[in-house]
Amino acid sequence: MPVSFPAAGRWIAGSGPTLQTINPATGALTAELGTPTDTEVAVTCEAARQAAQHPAWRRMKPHQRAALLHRIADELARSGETLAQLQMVENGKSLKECRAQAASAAATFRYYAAVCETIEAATPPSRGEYVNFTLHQPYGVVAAITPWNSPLTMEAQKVAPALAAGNAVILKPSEITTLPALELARICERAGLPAGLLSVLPGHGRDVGAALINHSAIGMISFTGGTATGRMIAETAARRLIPAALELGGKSPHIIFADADLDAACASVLDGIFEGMGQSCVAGSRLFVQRGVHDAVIERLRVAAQTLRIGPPEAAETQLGPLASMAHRDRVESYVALARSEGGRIVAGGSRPDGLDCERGAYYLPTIIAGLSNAARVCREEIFGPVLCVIPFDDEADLVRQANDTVYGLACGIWSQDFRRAWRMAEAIEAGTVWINTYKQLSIAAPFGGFKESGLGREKGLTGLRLYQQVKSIYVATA
Ligand code: TXE
Repeated sequence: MPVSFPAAGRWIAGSGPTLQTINPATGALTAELGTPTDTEVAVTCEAARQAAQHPAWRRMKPHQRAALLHRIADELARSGETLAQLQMVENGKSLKECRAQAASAAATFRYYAAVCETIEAATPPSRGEYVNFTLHQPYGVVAAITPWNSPLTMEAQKVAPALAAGNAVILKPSEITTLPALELARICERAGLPAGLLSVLPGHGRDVGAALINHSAIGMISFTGGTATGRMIAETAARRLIPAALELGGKSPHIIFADADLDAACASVLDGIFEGMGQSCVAGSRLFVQRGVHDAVIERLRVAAQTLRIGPPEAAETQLGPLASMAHRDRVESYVALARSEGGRIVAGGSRPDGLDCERGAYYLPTIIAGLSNAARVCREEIFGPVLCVIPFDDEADLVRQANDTVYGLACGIWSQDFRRAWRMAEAIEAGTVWINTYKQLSIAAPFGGFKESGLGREKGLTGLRLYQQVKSIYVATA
């Protein structure tokens, strides 16, 4: 029997084709999952529309909604180990990282519980004989579509604020990682979320995802994934005239000026690209190093990269597990071959590791490439793997020109002891998040999203709640 999923308030096996998920560390089958047909997708959307309109949900007081979100957070915290294991056996991230992500999912629900209870609306100054109020109301049903690299955190980042904002949610997880979403739904059920407010529809994007976002009940789409898919989703949203929040890819510059603390900078560069095997939208994949320290930085990185421990994700000493799938490793390998053909010099990695079963496990060595310009394809396209390209720069003007010469604009890291310079660069570089003398520091309280082709809209923070609401102005006559 394939694993069932919650649709329209009950768990069903689905009449669509069965979906398999694979453990990328071993090649073994992880789960066989039922998927919905188009009709079952439609039934789920209609049920979500009704659940969203139910007076008990629409009129629920903010402090009651907050209490519910706190109960979900409590259940998430209790189930942290289960959630971590479920993500690990589907995307191969180290158990340590999966545990941290499960903890962060619980914290996200707590944050939105607090936001829900404390956020206020405006009463704009009156320009006549009336009082003006601003109401923020839910869209109704939100379609949340998530990728495979960090389902635990991303699904919480969409579901928690969308529920806090008063919507029903239909979550379409990646076909590579479905189990964490199903567990989240079980947790929400145990915590007392009324039936039909969170459905999870497993399956491929091209069929289940497309049927979902084309249904008339969907009032808003929240998507995280690749830029090409994001563009297609934006086209559907434009045709339907509904809003779409898009968190897309990146090719983020990590920058080292000659005056930087090189020990700290190099450690941060390695974490910034290799943590999670580079399968992170904010991975610092282009390293710009000021010419005076370029060769010294490369030598430090070469030595340090060789000490990274790659191995089975469940092992306590493992820092880097496999890539999320064999197909993705093929893609990463083809990019490294391309870098070689473009004249790149492989400083570290560039192959599969010895001593691990690479026939069954999607392992790949952390790879550093030098000798290419920012114009090379591997410096322009998102590889989404453990591949760092090192590029020299001369001065601030040269740096800003090169760093901004990309279609992406998600994140950026700047290392310099000169704070004024770091600030100038932070203002000049086109990115939704900039880190100064740190990298990948993320807070649920700070808005997150991309400039340019890295996305539209901002998740997290107070903005992340407003993303799931529409504004209504009410005028009350006083004369
Ligand atoms: O992502 P997709 P893929 C980048 C990264 C990666 C590339 C492709 O470069 O190598 O994208 O990854 C659903 N209608 N990122 O193919 O296609 C799909 O089922 C509705 C960056 O895995 O974007 C899944 O649930 N839904 C990134 C989700 O979209 C559709 C994270 C993401 O899949 C659909 C992941 C459709 N027509 C990949 N087609 C980041 N920003 O963190 C697909 N989907």
